[in-house]
Amino acid sequence: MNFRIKNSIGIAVAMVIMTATSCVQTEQNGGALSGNLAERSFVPPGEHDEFYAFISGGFSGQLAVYGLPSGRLFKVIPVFSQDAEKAYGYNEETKPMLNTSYGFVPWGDSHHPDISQTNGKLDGRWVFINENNTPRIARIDLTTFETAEIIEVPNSAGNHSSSFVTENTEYVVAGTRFSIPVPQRDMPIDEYKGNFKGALSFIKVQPESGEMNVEFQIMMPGFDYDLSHPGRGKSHGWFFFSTYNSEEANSLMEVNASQNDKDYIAAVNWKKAEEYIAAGNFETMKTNYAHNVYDEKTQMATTTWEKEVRILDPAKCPGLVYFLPTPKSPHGCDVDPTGEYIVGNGKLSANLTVHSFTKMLDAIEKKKFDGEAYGIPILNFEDILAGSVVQPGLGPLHTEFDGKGNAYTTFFISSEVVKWKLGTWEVLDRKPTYYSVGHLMIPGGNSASPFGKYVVAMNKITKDRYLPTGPEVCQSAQLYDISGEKMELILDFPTIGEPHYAAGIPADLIKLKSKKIYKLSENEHPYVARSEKDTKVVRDGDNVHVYMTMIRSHFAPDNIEGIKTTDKVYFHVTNLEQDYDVPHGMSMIGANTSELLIMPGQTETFTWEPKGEGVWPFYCTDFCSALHQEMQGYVRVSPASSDIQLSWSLDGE
Ligand code: RUQ
Ligand code: CUA
Repeated sequence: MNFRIKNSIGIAVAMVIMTATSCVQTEQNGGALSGNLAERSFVPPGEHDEFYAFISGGFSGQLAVYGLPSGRLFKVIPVFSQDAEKAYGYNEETKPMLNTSYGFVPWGDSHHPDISQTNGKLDGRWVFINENNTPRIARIDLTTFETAEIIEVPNSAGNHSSSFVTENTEYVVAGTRFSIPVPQRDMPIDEYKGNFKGALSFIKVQPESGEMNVEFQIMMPGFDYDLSHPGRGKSHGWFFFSTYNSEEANSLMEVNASQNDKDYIAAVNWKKAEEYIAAGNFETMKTNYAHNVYDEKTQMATTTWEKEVRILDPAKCPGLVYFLPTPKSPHGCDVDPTGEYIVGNGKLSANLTVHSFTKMLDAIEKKKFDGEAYGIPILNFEDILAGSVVQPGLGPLHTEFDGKGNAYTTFFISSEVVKWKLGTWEVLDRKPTYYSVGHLMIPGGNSASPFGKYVVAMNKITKDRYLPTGPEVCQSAQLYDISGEKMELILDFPTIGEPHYAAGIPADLIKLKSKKIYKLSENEHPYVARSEKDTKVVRDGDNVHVYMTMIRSHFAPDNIEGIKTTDKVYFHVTNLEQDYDVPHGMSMIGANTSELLIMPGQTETFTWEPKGEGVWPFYCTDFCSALHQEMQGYVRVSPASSDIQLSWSLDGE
């Protein structure tokens, strides 16, 4: 009997999915844009875009930097995955960035970038991004566009409801998507219910340096914590996390985690959490996780192993967490710019649910509870409801705001972006997406002051939008002009990996601060050579350290002799250039690592273990000058028994 009920729900779910697919296939291709709409995305050659867009790479593990409205790709910032192009995770300096308690992890799944804020406004200092698979959060410095720090999140699995910041970047959060045994232990999977836990981590950000530490974790019931957004304005001090699988199922989730009519949005009072921490009302748990920091002075990353984390038990901390009942497995959990409305996008729900923060506080005060779950009060749905957007579309996922009183929600199944009005809940406009949109992004959309000029839709399915490239096609983003009453599609552009969220910001808030070179005089790399006269080759047993420099268009030294087949050679290469946009590259035949791509004033290192006797060339990999092809050199490798002395030279000197 039970099986039949489940099965029929399964069929219903399957039908929804089938409808979605057939709807996608019969959808008309958007075709050519009418009139001069496309001109609105045109940025003439030599001119700059108005916005930066940081678009996550999903399974690429990286973060791509685009311009809006042109959709031009400027850079892929390596974050959680090794990148042979930039030597990230390959050179000795950045390898420690990818250390975790599971060892060196060369890949990650990056989802939700969010830009730092001051007083609820984007300040353009850092962009944070979460890693879903091996739970981590990275901080990228927006003066260098490089990953400056990665912190692992202990007691978590599937770090998905992350990495959103509070309005003064007090915290960046990380909520676990998969609940797990905490601490990890060997136990039967079907004892999940009541035994698995979901950690919500609050990672403190130092206001000046940006450095992160796991300040505390709230150990929640074993639901799936899917997305989150901070309160702001009147709701500053709270954080909201959507949940699904309040059923606590552990198998065939598409059916078994879709049973309850309502799941929850968890409202967390983090100011209250700070009080409990200050009062010592927490437990200290032993753990082990990596904290990796890149130091711009020494140009090296180091890993610190953190051993403890402070745990708050919501059942023992009254006032810390409340559950807001929210229909049908909500995904997105979005807070409007005023901080009053909390939108829950129930994936399987017909209507969009909007909670009122004011009503929530009132219901808490009057104790209008509708039971509790694991000691956490559940508020009464009707008492906190601000309103519903009635039947706006199928499969709502995410909502953003334009700062003019409108909200924009994506619908995966019906493939559209729908604009609706906060307060009256009426649908104002809808536009198709090509196809099956996931997230959307308005620059500043997660802040008190959005820049409501454009919305970018990030689509999960591309089909026929571009020239085919075999079975794998690029993912597709679409840009809509939302400055008028109706949304207007003005551009399609391809993206890297699978974008989840993105973060956009006016270019003026970043571009003037963008670093042009690293000053040689400030380079404190332990193996730096600040001029050609500082170059040398030093033997230390079987290790040979080459202190090398590069400048247009030669290496110093460029001839090295006395290396033996049994040696391990470390090339520490400093780029002496002090001009903007003059990197040099370096690679060595047979090296089992990537090239180096070294910015002016920087030192980077790679290792080379000669495989045989001979004279082996190296060269510059970045076309740097008219005599780039001449930028090359040789290493002579002799047998282990040879008595050839170590020597090095440039032009015989
Ligand atoms: S997810 S398509 Cu990783 Cu943010 Cu919603
Ligand atoms: Cu230096 Cu090419």
